[in-house]
Amino acid sequence: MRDLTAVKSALKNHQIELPSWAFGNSGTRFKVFGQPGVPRNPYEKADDAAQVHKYTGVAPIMAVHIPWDKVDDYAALSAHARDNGIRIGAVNANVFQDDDYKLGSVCNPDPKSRKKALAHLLECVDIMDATGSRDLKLWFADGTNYPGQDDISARQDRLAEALAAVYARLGDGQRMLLEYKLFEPSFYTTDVPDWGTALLHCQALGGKAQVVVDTGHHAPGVNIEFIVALLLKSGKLGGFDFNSRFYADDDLMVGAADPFQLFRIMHEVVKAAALYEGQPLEITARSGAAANSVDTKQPYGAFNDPPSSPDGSSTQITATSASARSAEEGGARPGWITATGAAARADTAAARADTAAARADTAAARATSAPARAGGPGIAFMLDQCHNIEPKIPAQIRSVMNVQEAVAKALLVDAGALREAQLAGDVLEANAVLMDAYNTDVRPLLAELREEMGLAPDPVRAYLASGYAEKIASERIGGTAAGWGA
Ligand code: RM4
Ligand code: MN
Repeated sequence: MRDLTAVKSALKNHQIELPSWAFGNSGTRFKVFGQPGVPRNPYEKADDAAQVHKYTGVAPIMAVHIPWDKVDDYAALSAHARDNGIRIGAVNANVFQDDDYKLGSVCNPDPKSRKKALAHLLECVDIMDATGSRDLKLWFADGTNYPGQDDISARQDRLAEALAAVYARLGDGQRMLLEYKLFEPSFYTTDVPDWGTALLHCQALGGKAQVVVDTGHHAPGVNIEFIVALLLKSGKLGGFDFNSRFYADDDLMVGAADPFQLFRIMHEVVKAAALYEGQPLEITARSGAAANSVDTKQPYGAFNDPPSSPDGSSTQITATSASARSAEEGGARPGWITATGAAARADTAAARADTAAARADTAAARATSAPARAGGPGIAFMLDQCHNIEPKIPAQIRSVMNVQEAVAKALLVDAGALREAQLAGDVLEANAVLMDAYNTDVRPLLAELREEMGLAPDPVRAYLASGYAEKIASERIGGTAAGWGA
């Protein structure tokens, strides 16, 4: 798209969510290096997050992590955030820092631990009610270290049971975002290790359950934009946890290790018109002569209707399964999970009948997912990072700018020319069109955008000149500095 006014308007509408924990002290397992002026409570974290928004203009949301951000009055925290121009975003559950969770939380073989974990997840939904949060973000540290340690399949059943209970508790306009991670802290199995597992659970649950892609949670070399494209097609991409990594889950600043990857991811998002809720379709980077002649098919994004293909094949990927419907209706366990048990084996005929019914019933399935789309808002573009050695507020500002640069470049892709080259099988030209956008220096455009928004063109410099860092360093004396995991 070459229409710079439309590019700038899209950039103004695209919002980035900040993690409260990025403002607290953090470190590796070897050392936590404290920083002066670190917030002592969630209110002060919100003050710091508000600074990031103040200088970037596109980060008005702060995610919280419970119990790290436990307060007596969540409505008061929410009001404090609002008074500072931001709002509370995703509520992140923490079922990984308690002795009871040594063998897992919702997948633990001990029902007592599972019960405790579930109670925490439900408490997080109570908190969402108080803060007005849309998203419950679930990441489970559950897994095993040794072959034979526990039953892989039984752990999936336990997970499904807990997720169904939480799902049933979600109110209107609330979503459950399930995050996967390849390994760590467990080293043999992880109970939600990949997007396939997360997607199966989310599909079984229904429209309010979606997958979170944390960019640091894959094996080296994994093509993350492919995953993003597929999740977008299936209407199941709920959000991102952005960060960057060189080796494993490094949680470095997004765009620091691989800005090209970030661009490729955002290219998929822009194409799917999923940059923000209500992103106009023109913004799917359509320009040039080819735009009108080559392929005018409506792009399909997370909350757009899937295209209907003549053979009906595309409906399969969007259709929530029959078991999901029955889970929504009566809490029955998802078919793909029950099918593992002995009871399920005895019941193959019924299962087969079920599948046939599901296939015959795609229209109904579509109708089921429609309200989810209607109630389901857009993708959450969250950061999930730690700043162990660099100052935290400017690091968050830099991260927001890095995301913005990737988005701007993705918006600059000449989609018409790209499609034309693709359809003509012109490999080199198609690649060149994409690379042209990536190689554009978008910093002047972003500086101009900020000035239009009444902001300083260089947010980091403006923050550093503001004296805020010195102010918090002198004021935040006493109390306990907040810390990752503290
Ligand atoms: C996990 C995961 C979660 C985050 C925690 C702190 O690895 O990425 O999103 O809440 O770390
Ligand atoms: Mn994460």
